[in-house]
Amino acid sequence: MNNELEIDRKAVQNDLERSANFGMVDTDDGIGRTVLTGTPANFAARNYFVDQLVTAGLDVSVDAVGNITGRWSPPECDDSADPVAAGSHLDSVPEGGIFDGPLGVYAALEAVRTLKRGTQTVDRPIEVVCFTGEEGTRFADGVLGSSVATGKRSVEDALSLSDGEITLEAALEDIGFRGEGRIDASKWDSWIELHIEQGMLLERAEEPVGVVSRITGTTRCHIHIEGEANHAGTTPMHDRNDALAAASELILTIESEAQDIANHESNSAVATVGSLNVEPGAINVIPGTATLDIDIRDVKHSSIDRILQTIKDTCESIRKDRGLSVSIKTPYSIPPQPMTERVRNALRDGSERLDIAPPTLSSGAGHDTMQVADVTDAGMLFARSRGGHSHSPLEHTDWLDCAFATQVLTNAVAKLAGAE
Ligand code: HGY
Ligand code: MN
Ligand code: MN
Repeated sequence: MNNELEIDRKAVQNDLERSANFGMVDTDDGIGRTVLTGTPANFAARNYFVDQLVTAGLDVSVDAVGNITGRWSPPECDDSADPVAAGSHLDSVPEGGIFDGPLGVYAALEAVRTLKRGTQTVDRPIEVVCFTGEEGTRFADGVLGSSVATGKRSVEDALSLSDGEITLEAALEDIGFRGEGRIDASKWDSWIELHIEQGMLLERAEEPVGVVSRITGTTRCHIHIEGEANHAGTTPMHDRNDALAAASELILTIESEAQDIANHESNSAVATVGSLNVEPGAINVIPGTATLDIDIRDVKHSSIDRILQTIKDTCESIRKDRGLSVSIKTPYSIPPQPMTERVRNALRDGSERLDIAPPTLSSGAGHDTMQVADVTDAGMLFARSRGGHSHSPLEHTDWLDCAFATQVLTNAVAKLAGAE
């Protein structure tokens, strides 16, 4: 291995262990974390990250939607050149794991710390980036900060998003991370995100890392079914407008359609009804309303289109056959996204320096990178997930795999930055 670029694996582990303290939750499945955007836990996670950026001597900036950048532009490089950027996110799902997001953020920081320690010179600046609200649990449907950084969503629109109580703007102001301006990812030379695989391919292949070929497309839709709440005892079966019964019909149709596509056309097609809200939610009242949140994904857009059409057809028959009113909103639809050859090659080259030839795999999870890839050269490196678990306290990546992946990322960032 090129010793000039040897990372400090204990530093990465220490950062991840510290990051795990913020929003720590003790569950039956073990220690996880809940770090929703704009909460005190998010404040703590962000603050620790900014402290590490300052300690590393980077120039820190926070944009209007809370995206954080640590910039290194050493004297010998061309400060006006488009920077190489690397990073991920620090927010989590409720009771999520400690690696989803922070691994990419702190590995990117360690890549810069390693280059700063060494004697190699770089041609262009390097930026370590943490995007706001990748998971989407509290505001919007996900990849929020990167949607602003790639011009898909305006700052104003993002700041006005609400969790039903306060706006993103107020939440960011509460934690002191409502900055100025916005990151413009189209000005980056390239972008790399290291992330845990959140699947089983690398574990089954007994490989520590993998290079991502493409990221699945994702469409999220929100359906509201309006029936009529009524007495569970005195309302005859033929006289009901039961919103939950209608929702159940829709849920099973979605599942069987996705199953059929996965069985016969594309085994990466998935559809999930992740949440269902029933009102008034009493045992002796016929459900008056049911609200469903649906997540549809595949690397083939035709699968998503087919499942969406099935949803629309089923909603139409609920309206006709059951006489209920049904509304469908699809505020979030991101097409499948191929990774850029130049960045994939830098990652492969960075792996070869460690005498490995990592497998190539597609990503079933969505990431900020699927947006960044629309505006600049972008790629992802996956680190092995034990048992494929993620979005749960069972999520785990061995420290050695974290170190290995961080080293590959560092080698790739160095190559893209012209280090020699
Ligand atoms: O939902 C996802 O795929 C990502 O983990 N946010
Ligand atoms: Mn996630
Ligand atoms: Mn993630």
